[in-house]
Amino acid sequence: MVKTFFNIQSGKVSILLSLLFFMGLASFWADSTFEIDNFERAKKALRRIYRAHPIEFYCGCPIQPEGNNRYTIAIEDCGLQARKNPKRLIRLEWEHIVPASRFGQSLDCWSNCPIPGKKGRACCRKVDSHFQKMEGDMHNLVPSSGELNADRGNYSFGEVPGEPRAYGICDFEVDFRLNIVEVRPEIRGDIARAYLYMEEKYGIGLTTAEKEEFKAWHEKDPPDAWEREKAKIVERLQGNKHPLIE
Ligand SMILES: [Ca+2]
Ligand SMILES: [Ca+2]
Repeated sequence: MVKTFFNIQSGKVSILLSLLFFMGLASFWADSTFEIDNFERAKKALRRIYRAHPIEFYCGCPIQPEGNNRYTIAIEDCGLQARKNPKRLIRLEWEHIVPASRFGQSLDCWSNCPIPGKKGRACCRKVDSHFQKMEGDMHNLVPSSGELNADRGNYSFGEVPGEPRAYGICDFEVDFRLNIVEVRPEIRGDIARAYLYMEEKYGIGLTTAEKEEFKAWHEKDPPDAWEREKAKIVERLQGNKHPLIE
């Protein structure tokens, strides 16, 4: 009887000790720099970060939390309309400003996958930790409407002739023949800084013309309050500073 009583008590004590241990561990993770080194972890962190600034990147539409850490884009508040995919238009996705193909296609895993049947991004994501780190780099990630993300694909940013408006009043122009996307002037600096950052950090191989154009965009559209705030949060979580954002 005494022995049983003692066992129950010691069981409780060990449960209590385990609880305290895990609580300590949880608060340690919450307080310290937790390395975010892949796209899945980055997306989780970004969903939290953007609670403080619930704005879609390309068109400036409000984004609304909807259940389980998902967001929907409030298109009626900003005059955004679908070009052809209304479902994906309102879905929030995490857009790589410098697309994965740009920093991944020179890697061995992109064209020569050790896993049969896989190639490109799907392969590199599985087998290459350097690719995972680049793909999850939050200095290069912004919240985007799914349809805009899809239409942008891996096109370069530049000037599209004329002023086509295929997405309601949003100033987002895609030339599917020349593979170019033109965006509103207010985010050109943000885009330029992501490219210049990825060049400095990972050597993605910008051309001289790209460097010149991005430096001009960087100067014309300097970091605003939110860009500075986000860079600070990312620096804390990811452990590295964005050199162009003070
Ligand atoms: Ca234009
Ligand atoms: Ca800007």
